[in-house]
Amino acid sequence: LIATSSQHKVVIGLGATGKSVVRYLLRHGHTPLVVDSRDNPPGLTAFNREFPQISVETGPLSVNTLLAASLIIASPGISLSEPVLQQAIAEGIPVVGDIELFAQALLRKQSTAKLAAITGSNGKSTVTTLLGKMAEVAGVPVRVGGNIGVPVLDLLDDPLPELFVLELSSFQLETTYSLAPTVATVLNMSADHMDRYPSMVEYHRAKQRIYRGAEAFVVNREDPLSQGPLSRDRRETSFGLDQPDLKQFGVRKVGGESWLAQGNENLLPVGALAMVGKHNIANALAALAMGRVVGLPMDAMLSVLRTFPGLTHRCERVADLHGVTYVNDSKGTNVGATQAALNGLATPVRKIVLIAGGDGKGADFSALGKSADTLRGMISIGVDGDKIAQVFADQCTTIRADSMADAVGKARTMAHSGDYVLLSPACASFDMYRNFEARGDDFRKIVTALSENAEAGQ
Ligand code: UMA
Ligand code: ADP
Repeated sequence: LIATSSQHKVVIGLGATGKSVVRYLLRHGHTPLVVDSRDNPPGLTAFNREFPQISVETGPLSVNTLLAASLIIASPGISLSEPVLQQAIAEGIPVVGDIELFAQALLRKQSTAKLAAITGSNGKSTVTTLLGKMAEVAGVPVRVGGNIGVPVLDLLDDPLPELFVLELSSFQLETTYSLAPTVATVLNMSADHMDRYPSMVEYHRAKQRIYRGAEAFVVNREDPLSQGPLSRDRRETSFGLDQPDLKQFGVRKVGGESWLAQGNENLLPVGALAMVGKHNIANALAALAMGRVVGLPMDAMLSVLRTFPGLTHRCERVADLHGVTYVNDSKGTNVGATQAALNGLATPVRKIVLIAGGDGKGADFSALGKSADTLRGMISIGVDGDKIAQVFADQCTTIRADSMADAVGKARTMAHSGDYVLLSPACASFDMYRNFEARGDDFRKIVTALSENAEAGQ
């Protein structure tokens, strides 16, 4: 595709993806035009400094610019349903993403590297990181990237590794055609990005694209929407929290103890997992299943599960203060993630004070009501916090806070000894913060200061 025509190639977006695409095209002798639909895109000055030879058009996308392109490379943040993009597609102009350029580069290089591709509504970054670490411990040359934050075109330096592990979002999959993963998974499906998709059907269709051209699937037995398309010669491994059949991955109960297992082979006691929460048992099993398909040795994989405590901002334990455990789950940016955090942490004797709210991305929060019995109470923040509070209003105390510090203060007052205070917003952060990391860092800073003050006062 990149070799096709002398007409200009247009890159949409000058974020992480756009910059990596520009670098890649320049390396291949093409000088693209870059457009960004925001009037003052963040990072414009830095972009101009890094790429003085590139013209940038900002503000509403120009039909003329797009219709004159030989190829449009769209960043995942821009919706293909934008009318100007629809017009370009109707005119037969190819619109692809960076993952497609990466897939075509692998084909051109006649790459023999294995490729594990991971999508799902939640757990992507955790499983991607686990698998990358498992390969490292096994001594297999590996590169990890995609939606996790390292654009894939930055992974192509020669010599290629033996294994690529890619986290892929539904947005990235929409513009991908030629990727041929050695193994692909849709970890789970719950509603997210409902501001971008007309319904779950379109969101699900985008996620399912990961299975196109895949040699083997890893599917979640307990989630029908994770299943791949039926085909006679498919190679499939499944994972789930129930007892596994034959070569599948699951949890076996032996005596009083639960084990991660493959078929009837016990692998690791659940209690030996360094990560917390039931959802992380599923993530561990998914990583084992994928690792097995790409040939990683079991010993190396299990040693990672014994030691990796999980990623920051994902059910991260911050402090224990007066018997209350403070947990930062700022990456809980949709209803499914927050449900997993609530159900994964709470026990009959440990209740949760939930801090939630932010930019809800058009979500329907009512399903959170099913986890109401895990709650001591709820503190709402951000523009859509009150919508979440309405779900719980009849079941527990809900209080409005006007900042993170206020929320932590109110949560502290509400929590009983033995409880958790959990930041798991079920929302994006953009109404209050630059990103979910900044939100989680703020929570951690406030909680850490509280616990230092408490220690100083003792
Ligand atoms: N832009 C437009 N018009 C738009 C939207 C964006 O011109 O309508 C411009 C912005 O002004 C900005 C640029 O595009 O200049 C940003 O592009 P982008 O939003 O596609 O973001 P990138 O910086 O390229 O980062 C993207 C992913 N972001 C999104 O999908 C929104 C990153 O995932 C990913 O790590 C990175 O590529 C590398 O592959 C982030 C994310 O939030 C973590 N992903 C979503 C999620 O996980 O829920 C899908
Ligand atoms: P993603 O990359 O898909 O956003 P992460 O691994 O970063 O996933 O986890 C994001 C949040 O999703 C976590 O903070 C946790 O609350 C929740 N989560 C993680 N794994 C799962 C899972 N397997 N099922 C449901 N929720 C999960």
